[in-house]
Amino acid sequence: MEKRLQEVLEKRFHKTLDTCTKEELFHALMEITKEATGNLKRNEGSKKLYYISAEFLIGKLLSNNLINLGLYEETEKVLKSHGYELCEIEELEMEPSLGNGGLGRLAACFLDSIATLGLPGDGIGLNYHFGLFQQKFTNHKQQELKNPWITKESWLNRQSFTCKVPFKDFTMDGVLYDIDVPGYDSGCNRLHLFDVDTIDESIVPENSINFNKKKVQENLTLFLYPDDSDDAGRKLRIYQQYFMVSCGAQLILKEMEDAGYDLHELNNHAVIQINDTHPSMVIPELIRLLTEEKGFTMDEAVEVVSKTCAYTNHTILAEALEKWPMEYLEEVVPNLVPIIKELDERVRKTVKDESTYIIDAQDRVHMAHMDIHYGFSVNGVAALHTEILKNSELKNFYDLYPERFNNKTNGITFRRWLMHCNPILTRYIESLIGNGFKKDATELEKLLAFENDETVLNKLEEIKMEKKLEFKEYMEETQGLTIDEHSIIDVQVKRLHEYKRQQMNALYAIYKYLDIKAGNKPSTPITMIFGAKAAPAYVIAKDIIHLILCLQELIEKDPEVRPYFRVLMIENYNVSKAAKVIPAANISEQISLASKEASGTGNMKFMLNGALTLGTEDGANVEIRDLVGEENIYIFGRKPQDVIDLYEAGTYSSKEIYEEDALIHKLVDFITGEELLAIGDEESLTRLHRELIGKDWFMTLLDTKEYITTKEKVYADYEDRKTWNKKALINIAKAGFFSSDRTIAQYNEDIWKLK
Ligand code: GLG
Repeated sequence: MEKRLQEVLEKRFHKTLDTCTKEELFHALMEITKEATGNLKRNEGSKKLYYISAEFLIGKLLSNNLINLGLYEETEKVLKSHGYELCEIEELEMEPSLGNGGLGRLAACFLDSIATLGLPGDGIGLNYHFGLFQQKFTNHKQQELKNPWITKESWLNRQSFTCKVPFKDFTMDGVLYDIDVPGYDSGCNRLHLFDVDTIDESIVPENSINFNKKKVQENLTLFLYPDDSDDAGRKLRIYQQYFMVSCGAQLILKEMEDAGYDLHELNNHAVIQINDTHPSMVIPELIRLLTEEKGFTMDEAVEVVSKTCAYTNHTILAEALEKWPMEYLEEVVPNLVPIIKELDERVRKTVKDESTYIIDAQDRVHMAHMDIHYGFSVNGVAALHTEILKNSELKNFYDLYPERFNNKTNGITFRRWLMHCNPILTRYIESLIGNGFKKDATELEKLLAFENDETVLNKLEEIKMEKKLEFKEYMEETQGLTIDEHSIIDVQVKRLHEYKRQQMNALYAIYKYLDIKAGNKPSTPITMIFGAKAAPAYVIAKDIIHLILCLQELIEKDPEVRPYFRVLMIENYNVSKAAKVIPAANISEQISLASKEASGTGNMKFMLNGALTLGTEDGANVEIRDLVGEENIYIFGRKPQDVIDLYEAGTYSSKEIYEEDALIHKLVDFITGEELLAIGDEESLTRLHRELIGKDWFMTLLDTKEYITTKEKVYADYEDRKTWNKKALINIAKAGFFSSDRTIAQYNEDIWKLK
């Protein structure tokens, strides 16, 4: 590594390891890493997976690629001997902004595991120039800025593949950029990101995310999830989706033909995993290409495509189950309309249950329905979620096709969420149980042998302290906030959404603030940390951020409370920031309304890094509990079935709770009390106050009291350091199940069947 680095630095910059700048070093490292990845053998086989997804939240790549290539430690040593830290060099890398939340990060973990298991499988997505958005806090509010992450030199490699995508009034030329995905001690796959050369970044002003939504040729791949609160925005999403799947489908067919396969046997050589409904149009698009260009009859095309496509459902929230008005499709992708109608007709001929039809009475196309009728597999992402799909959300489909339904509990790659983000913990685990866990995560269970070993438990606490100190330094540098490393670090980081109930955590913060004001000081100080982006058009979510930032301000300025209790919000929460805060956490907040969080994957990352979960009986929390046992997790709140029944009955009234419960009344009213109004925006706080009392669609007030009691117990338990550390050890030891290597092995075993 040293020799190669010197060569590259000399050749490119006429510098040496001792004279170069950090930027030059970063570029040299990127070049060497790309070269090493390029030299890996491609994972191959007679059948290949295509994982199509609107999001791939891959995070920074330098360190992770070095880890997977087995070059990390050597590089670290070489840099150290010349006075550099690899972690400072990695700060210079821009984080790709190609995703939003769990769905996108899952796709990234999957790419890592697919490559690691040596399976031939590529990702297909879009190359959004400004990504999601960059979040800034101004006047205690979220402000959205464009996030240009693509630098002149990057991990993207332009390919020669091009294709034409036919829209109604014009055709767009797809171009392809690839990012290599090296497996850990294995071969390499690719992430294919499609783009257009006519994109004009200058149509978006500085410090903004606004642009003319109608200029599709100039804006198509500017942003992930363009604002869909108006017609033009919704149509733009369809343009994006169709562009992604058409380019993808053309690439797949070309690869199949290049390999000499008969397209009538497509399903023997390709499997397409549809990640949520954004890529669902790949089904009619493949059928279109096969019938229009490859001489297939409709029957032949429908049959082979149905045997090739599989669908993953990631949510039961109605807003995310896309239903596109036929009118929009006619305007954007008229080529697909007759095919979608034909697919719907075929369902109508054989199926009685109208609720499963693709086109509904209001002439809307249900993308998930198309996936289920014309795919061979439907999976949920955690045991509970899959049961809810089978028994309620998709029951009518389950009755039709029970054999298609299966569960694949999500996972995370331990390369990024342990080895990279917590090298000291990794080394310590290795010193105790050897390094087998790096390839077989279930070997972490060997740690259980140390559950009563005080030396080990103390060492775990020391490691946590070191990670707190690193996080403290980072927050000081980036946001000027000084965290008390001796405090309990209690973290809720995830997308901002009412169902995730950050607002309930904020109500707790109000409770604690008032309690301390009343003279009840906690024995150990508490730092509550939030990190979340709210969708730009999601008003209430932004109001919740406003509330949290106002609470932060109130407490920061209050010398009576601040030494004991603080509320801090991480700005622009992203993958890199997750890697900093998660290892420092003592408590992992997973407090969604039971039944609403399909899985969660943050919960797994926290557990793996020794934080204890405070959560509801929801998503993968249930499986975490089953693995670690009741005594090593804090579960509270209404049960999933009760919640489902409550919705069904329609009897939930937050107003009643607010009126009958004095404590809740007081906490909710604090939102519009004089303390916060002196800091924040009356309109925003009043709106949130009104929403909580008048709607509270995700039943915050239902669980607030139990949440407060449970959280108090968690903090009290923290005082018994030995027992706490033992619980942390058990959590780490049991986290092996949540390796995405396990998840991918199961996808392959049950769905993909790659060799
Ligand atoms: C979803 C869900 C999460 C899930 C993730 C990955 O909300 O619960 O963990 O996908 O399956 N839309 C999402 O982020």
